[in-house]
Amino acid sequence: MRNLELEQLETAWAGKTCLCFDSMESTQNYGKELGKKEPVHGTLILAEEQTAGRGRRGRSWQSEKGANIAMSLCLEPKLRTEHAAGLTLVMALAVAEGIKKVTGREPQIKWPNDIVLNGRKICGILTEMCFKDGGYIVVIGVGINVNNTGFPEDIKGTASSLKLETGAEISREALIASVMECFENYYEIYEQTEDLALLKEQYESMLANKNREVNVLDPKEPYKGTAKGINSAGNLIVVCEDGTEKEVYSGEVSVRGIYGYV
Ligand code: BTX
Repeated sequence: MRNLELEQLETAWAGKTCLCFDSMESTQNYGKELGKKEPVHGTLILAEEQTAGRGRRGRSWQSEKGANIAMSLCLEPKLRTEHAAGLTLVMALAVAEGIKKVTGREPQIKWPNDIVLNGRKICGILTEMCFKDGGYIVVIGVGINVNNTGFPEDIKGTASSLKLETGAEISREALIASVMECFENYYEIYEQTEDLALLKEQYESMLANKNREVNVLDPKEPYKGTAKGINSAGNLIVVCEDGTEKEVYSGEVSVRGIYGYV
């Protein structure tokens, strides 16, 4: 393990402590274990390779060694615990904005936690929480496909990388620094209201699903509708085919476009 000082990082706390590993199971596991033992607010864990990278609901996250970003940001929020889930959307906004600053391209957010460029998934975000003495920690995992040019068969239809989409090799350090700066700024805005009230407009301006038909894969009963935007809690507002409006909670369901991944 080495301490990495991100030269271009201009934050007060986010990513100021940055621990970089050659190979580990998952930066999420490491972040959670570390957070139980010591103060970790703002600590960033990076790995060149993960042997058991995780997505949501037991899915796996695949990433080529040395080409991409696999990182977990540890937080000790002062927020009420029920408001911590919204941090996934805060990170999505930070990643999208960070990518925009570094590449000049306009990525979009596929609600709640995917970043897409030209309709292809270039980033996934996983937020996990655990309790420690007197409080709790949140670990936000971010996987960004940066400079890889190939994907395994099962995801090559939906996934892409920044290099494939822009034609240019992207500095991972510059991108990490940019995402950390955006996150710190948005996090402090989120803390003011403990919801997305002040960030909703910006999030919706990058929302790939907005005004699009979506399939809501509700395990009880899937349904179709048109995504209108988010509310301040970060839930997706969907107008169903019969005109009724539903709030979709991110923890429970997935949303797919009618004609493709988005
Ligand atoms: P997710 O459940 O939304 O996405 C996982 C799904 O995405 C997989 O089932 C697969 O279909 C597809 N997939 C897997 N790898 C890739 C990839 N590289 N690019 C595009 N699509 C892919 C998203 O979960 C949350 C991912 C978080 C990953 C970070 S990496 C650092 C941290 N450590 C860790 O173990 N997880 C997080």
